[in-house]
Amino acid sequence: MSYRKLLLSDIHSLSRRSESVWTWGTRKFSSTRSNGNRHYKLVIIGGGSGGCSISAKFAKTMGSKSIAVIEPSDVHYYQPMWTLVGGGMKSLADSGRPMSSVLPSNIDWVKDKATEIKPSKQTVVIGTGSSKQEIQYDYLVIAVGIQLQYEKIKGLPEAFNSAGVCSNYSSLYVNKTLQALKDFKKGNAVFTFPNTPVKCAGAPQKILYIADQYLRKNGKRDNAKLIYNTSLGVLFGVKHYADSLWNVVKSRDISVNLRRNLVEVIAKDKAAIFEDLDNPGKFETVPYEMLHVTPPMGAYDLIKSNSEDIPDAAGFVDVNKGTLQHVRHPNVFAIGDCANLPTAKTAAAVAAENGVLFRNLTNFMNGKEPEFIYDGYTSCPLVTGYEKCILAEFDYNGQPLETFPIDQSKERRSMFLMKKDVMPEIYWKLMLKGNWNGPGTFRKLFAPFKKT
Ligand code: FAD
Ligand code: UQ1
Repeated sequence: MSYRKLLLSDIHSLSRRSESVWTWGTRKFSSTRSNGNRHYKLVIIGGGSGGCSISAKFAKTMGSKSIAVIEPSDVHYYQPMWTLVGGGMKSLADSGRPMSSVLPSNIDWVKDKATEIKPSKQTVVIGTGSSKQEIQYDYLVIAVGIQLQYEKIKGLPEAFNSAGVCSNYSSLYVNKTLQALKDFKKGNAVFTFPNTPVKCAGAPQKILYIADQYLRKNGKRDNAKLIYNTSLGVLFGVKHYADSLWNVVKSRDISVNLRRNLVEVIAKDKAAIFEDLDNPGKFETVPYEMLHVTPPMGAYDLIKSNSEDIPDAAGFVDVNKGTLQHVRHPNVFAIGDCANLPTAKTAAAVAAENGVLFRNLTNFMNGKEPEFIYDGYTSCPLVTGYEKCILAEFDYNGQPLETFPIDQSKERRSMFLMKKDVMPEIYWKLMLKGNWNGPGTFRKLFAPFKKT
């Protein structure tokens, strides 16, 4: 069997395992203190985009076995690919790799869930009840991502057991999206955006445009009404790209309703109930043939409730927006979706945060002050069909910060191919190995060719 096939069969058997079974990873702890606690110079919580890529950077510069990554999952998913999985352009297996294959080989993988952080004792607790254990750190990086909260919508997640209800946001439901498109006969195809922070704020509408193109290609578009109900008051947060997206919506005959929040799904009636956020208490029932749900999301309880002095008022890790250092605990840093950075939460943002965090924490370890500043760079490849994409890139101020010397607010095939074929290579081969800090270098190289 080829290595790739082995990996895929590995992923399939691993993903069938119960999520609630957490055991110690196969790699052993390196250092044990006399009090029985485990101690590492650097502990990283989370082995997703942020945890994996930052551990790879430090694994190159720190002594062998001085780093522990706490991560319960067997599989690491490249979530940005799920937009393409939902549209039938990639498979779910394409988007996953065994966790053991993406974490650096010279770190200890603690295959468990962090349940508490105690910065006053420089300790992370793993497990619960009698299996509770403590791991001590000199330095801590928090990279646990953002929690999906389907259960906050009445009728979910049960409605996922019925035909037509799908969501690209979870490995459990993403395959239902293509199925819903294949099964579509006649009626409303409804797409939602919740009234909470989200990861990849473009993804809820990428699948709307892909669905439009799918239904056109398959001769079903005349029987379909496409509805995008978003809790936001805008189609996209940055006007430069929102203007283009409004043109896409109008040219494709898509209905957009702003300030509409999904509150209930009644699967037996194929009905979705939305609240009008400008008229609280006013509800509208929308019948659906297909319903794509972007779930409410929020900070994990680990940060929000179970970590003394780590969260801000909203429950996200309270870090300095420039340095990524915790505002009260200088030996604690955060990266990615769990941090309270006022930028769009994306893997592209994580890439740019990586370089800043690595240099600042390295400085701090050497007794120097963190001095490198993250500018909020984030990027959202707004896929608008099977061959088209608007590549949004912007900073904390919502100012476009584009890499290429072309008008990126236009739908382009080149940007689609970059999203589909180039970005996964960059992710697996560069970013997760600690060698991708975002496209800043290319932006500088291309700057002389940019028309102002
Ligand atoms: P994650 O990658 O989610 O990793 C968090 C990790 O922490 C997970 O492995 C989890 O198991 C672990 N964890 C959670 N709780 C605990 C705990 N208590 N103890 C230990 N470990 C824990 N980004 C882009 O840049 N471009 C895109 O086109 C794009 N499209 C997207 C489309 C979709 C449908 C989705 C869902 C996301 C998309 N993103 C995109 C967003 C991107 O995937 C995330 O922003 C990115 O993965 C965030 O990285 P992270 O490390 O913060 O969190
Ligand atoms: C990016 O750096 C990145 O991180 C790996 C992504 O996540 C998947 C992206 O989607 C994008 C668009 C970028 C930005 C990269 C370039 C080359 C513009």
